[in-house]
Amino acid sequence: MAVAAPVPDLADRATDCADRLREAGRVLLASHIDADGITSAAVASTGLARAGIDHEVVFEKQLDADSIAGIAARELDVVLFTDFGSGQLDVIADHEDRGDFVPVIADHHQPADRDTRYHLNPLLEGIDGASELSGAGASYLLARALEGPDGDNRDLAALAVVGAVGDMQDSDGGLVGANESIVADGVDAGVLEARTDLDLYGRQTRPLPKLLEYASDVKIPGISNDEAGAISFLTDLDVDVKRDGEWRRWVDLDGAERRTLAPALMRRAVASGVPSERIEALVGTSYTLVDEEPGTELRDVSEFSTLLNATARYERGDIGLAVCLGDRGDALAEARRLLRTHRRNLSEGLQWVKNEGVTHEDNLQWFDAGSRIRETIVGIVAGMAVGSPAVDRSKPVIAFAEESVEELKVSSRGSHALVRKGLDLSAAMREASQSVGGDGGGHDVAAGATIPIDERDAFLAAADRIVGEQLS
Ligand SMILES: [Mn+2]
Repeated sequence: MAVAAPVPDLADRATDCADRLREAGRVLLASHIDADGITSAAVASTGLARAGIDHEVVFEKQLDADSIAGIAARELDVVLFTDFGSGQLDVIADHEDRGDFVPVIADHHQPADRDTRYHLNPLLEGIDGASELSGAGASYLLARALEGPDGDNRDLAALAVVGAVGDMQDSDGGLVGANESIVADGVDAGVLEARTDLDLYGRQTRPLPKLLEYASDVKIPGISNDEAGAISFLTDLDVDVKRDGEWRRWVDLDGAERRTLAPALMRRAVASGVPSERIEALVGTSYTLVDEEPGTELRDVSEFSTLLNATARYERGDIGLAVCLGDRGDALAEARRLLRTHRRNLSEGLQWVKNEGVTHEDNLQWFDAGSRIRETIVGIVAGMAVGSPAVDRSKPVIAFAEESVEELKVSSRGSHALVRKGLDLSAAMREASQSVGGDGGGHDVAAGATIPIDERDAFLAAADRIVGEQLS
């Protein structure tokens, strides 16, 4: 594997941050609540603990003026922000100027138009924060700078890779750039294995038919979303796909069996007319945490990050953190329960949309789930609806859910085919929400907004007009 060059300037920033943290009496570590933020907190907290630095950890869904004021009210002299903080530097620097706390930031998001002394962010050194280094990666560099004479922190590379994959930085088939140096550290430290493999979600835990049926990145007609088709494909292969009457998992197959199944799947995809660039996406780099039990979601980096995201969506970052820090008892059991609940909520949410149907406007379709679907998952449900027969594929879907008594959460999802025709949901969500006193943004194919609860219909009229202009 080619190892990316180390990044000396970023290492200097990490050293400055580490030196300031060592001088602190007690540190408040504030982190974003998602897979990258939770692994950021775990990596930074372990680095601090090993350096003997007293600290406590809090999670925030979003860092805004209110949550930063709450952090300042804790009256700790140093606040370490991980996986957020750069984008909120305007507010944070005001607190710093007033002497509320000294900020230390390890982040990878676009900085606001202010700076601060202890600021570790790849974007400040010309490194892409979207694809080359995550919040957990920045926290890893900080943990390396916190190393003492008694041992190194390279073992934390495993969690840094979980964070990067949680932020989908491996979406082109593997990690690149600064992330690749972290992978190399993890391999050297004996905690991580990187190898080219079939790139389907669930290699550790899903029975083979489910692995193929649920694969959503590459759709293979007659196998994807087709249980009977997936089973008949598997049983036609010269591989023992069952053992003692139970379906085996990808992780249960030996090398020769994998080398039979993977090419057969690709031949089938070719024969079904799947475009060649999609077929290439069936193979990618898999990252395995070698100290974790085989056949568990913790063994596979992408399954681990999904488990952490499930804890985050139900505001249990503390549970995800405990799992990252090694709890394989109660915290792991609770994380698994949250993941099962999450999957059930998604399928019930999708079923609700199918039963209730959507309302059509000229250029979009929408549903308002009220409080029946949590605002933290309504966007995923909208995305699942786009791929289901419940909706019209020629228009984007807009979903509403109650965020609070005053605010409505808006999530929108389109398709790549619509984006090619001019759809830009990021612009549509931003303009339509701002026209009714809210705000929003995101990506062309998936975006969101928050609007005042009484402005739904005015928002819809504006969004319908904007999407109509984009698609005309
Ligand atoms: Mn992140």
